[in-house]
Amino acid sequence: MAKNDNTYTASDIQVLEGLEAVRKRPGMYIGSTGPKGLHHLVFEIVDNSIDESVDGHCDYIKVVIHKDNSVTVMDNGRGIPVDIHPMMGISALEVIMTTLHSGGKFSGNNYSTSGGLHGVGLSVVNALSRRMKVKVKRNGKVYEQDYEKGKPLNEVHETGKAEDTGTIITFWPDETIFEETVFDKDIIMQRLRELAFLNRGVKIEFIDEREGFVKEFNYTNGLKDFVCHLNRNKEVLQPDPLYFEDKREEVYVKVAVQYNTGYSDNIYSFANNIRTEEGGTHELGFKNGLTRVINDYARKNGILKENEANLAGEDIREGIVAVILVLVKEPQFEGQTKTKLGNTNVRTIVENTVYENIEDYLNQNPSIAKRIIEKAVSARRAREAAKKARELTRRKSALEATSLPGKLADCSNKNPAESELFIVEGDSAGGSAKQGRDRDCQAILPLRGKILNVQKSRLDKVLSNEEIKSLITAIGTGIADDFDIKKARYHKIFIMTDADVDGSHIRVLLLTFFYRYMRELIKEGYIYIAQPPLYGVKRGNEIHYFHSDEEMQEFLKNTDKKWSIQRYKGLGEMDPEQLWETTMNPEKRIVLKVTIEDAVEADRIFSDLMGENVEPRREFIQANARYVTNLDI
Ligand code: 0RA
Repeated sequence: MAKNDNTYTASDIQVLEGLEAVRKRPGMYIGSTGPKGLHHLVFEIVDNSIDESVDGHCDYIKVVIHKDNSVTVMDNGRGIPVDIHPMMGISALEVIMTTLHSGGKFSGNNYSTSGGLHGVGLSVVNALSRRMKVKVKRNGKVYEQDYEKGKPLNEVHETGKAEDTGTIITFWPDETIFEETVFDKDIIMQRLRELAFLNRGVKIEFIDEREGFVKEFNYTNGLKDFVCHLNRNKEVLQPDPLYFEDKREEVYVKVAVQYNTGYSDNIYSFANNIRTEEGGTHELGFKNGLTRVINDYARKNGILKENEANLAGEDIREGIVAVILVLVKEPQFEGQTKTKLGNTNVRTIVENTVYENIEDYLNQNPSIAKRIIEKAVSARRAREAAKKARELTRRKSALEATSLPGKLADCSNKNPAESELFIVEGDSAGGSAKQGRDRDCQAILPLRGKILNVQKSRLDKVLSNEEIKSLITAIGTGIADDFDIKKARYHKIFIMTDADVDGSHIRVLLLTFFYRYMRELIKEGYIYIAQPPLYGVKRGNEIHYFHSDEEMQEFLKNTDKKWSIQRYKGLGEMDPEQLWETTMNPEKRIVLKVTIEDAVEADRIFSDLMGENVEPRREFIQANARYVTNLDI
């Protein structure tokens, strides 16, 4: 249909209004303007390249962080189309770059990442970038266009000849939109590695020019490599992971499973390459299918006797590491963070494919089948013992003061919303904290030495540990199935440890414990990390405290006086007043609220630390000591 001038103007205005809306409410499109939103920009572009690879048009992607914190994503796909778009009368490239929700629609890719948190489109990245530049290699030519805050600075123009095809996109995030525009290499690397596992055969090269860092991800065995990576420090029950892929009613199912000798279950599910943190129908289908097939196999082969009850799902999943990937045509993402797959037909499809394929696997690998089932049987035994132990530790009444642990110095205020608990490493620091605190609203619980190695122990053992028992009773909520956040005796719980390797180890351990057994406390924002200073700089009666070397150097630079510098290696080196002034006084202290992402990361670090191989441990603690002092707020 011919266009008249009116419609052309109207569509132009619509385009501008669209991207203005993105700049006005960036959070609605990318979740936040914090680090997460910033990194989302990179992933948005990479997802587009990955979509090209799902169709088989692309097998190489390169991501570069430049010195000026701009990022380039390059791929050898078909190149974004540049021909004139029939509806809009302008180049398709310009439409894709400047119109909301237009990216995926032209790709004709049925299993694209669009629809979730991802897939908001390249135009959103463009709108939130101070500058952006796209180069397309297509039809033997190179085409380019530049933009500023989403608006084209020139027309799509030819700049040379090309022998191959592909897309090269560079963007400079807008400093007036984002709280911070410095990219974190680890966050980007983690996602690129994940994408390389999920899309076997795609080579992803990552370069951080700021520090001359280069890394390549290329996994020929895909999900199998993924579970092996997750189990890299563990002792495994199957040297070669179980793997299958299947397709029903246009739903692709890919599953890899490898059991380890540990006690936790780690199921990572993805839909169209998007991590489904909150699970959903594919995860449910997997769990149901696995529970059914293991029980049926165990009965058929006489491992479970007729008078014995079925094994519970949680027993069967003890020590499991599984990755589930489904590709769905119109994925529905639900839940609080839109990371829960909702498509109802997916549940039965995954359940049936899991049942049939794992049944074959068990029949072909009877000795592995036996090992997995024996592990589940002993998990059931432990679970029953844990239930008994739990009943013992369960608090009879939330206010029953006599049941509180002896080492807890409780506060006098009984209103949880006004009460704080400090979990302090070591008795000597505990003593200082008890003297220095505000008795009305601050309680102190000293923990001696390292608390139990939670990962290696089953729930029953964790619960019989004295330090853990004190912690559970002090907090008052109970744990796991018995957990009740309404019974929390404090709404702020601080982990206060030394600024050394042992301190960071204990911190990771406590975070892991909270993550595994009291997750709601983290989700509700009750858990904090106290930040004692690293240095005290003194002259006469004057003293200044600093949390980093840089901070202190900055201060010293501007003085000509003689100062004596003290480096605090442990909390014990501070007297009660100092501890109060620097770390506990609500008016002056710096604290970090722990997010669920922090806890997931701690849990991962913890698994690495506590893996069966002791060797990487020390190294790992040292490498990650930085992480624990840099937790995001
Ligand atoms: C729209 C349509 C087609 C490809 C793309 C977009 C595309 C987008 C990006 C973003 C980064 N790399 C990309 N590669 C391709 C299909 C083109 C065709 O049918 O030839």
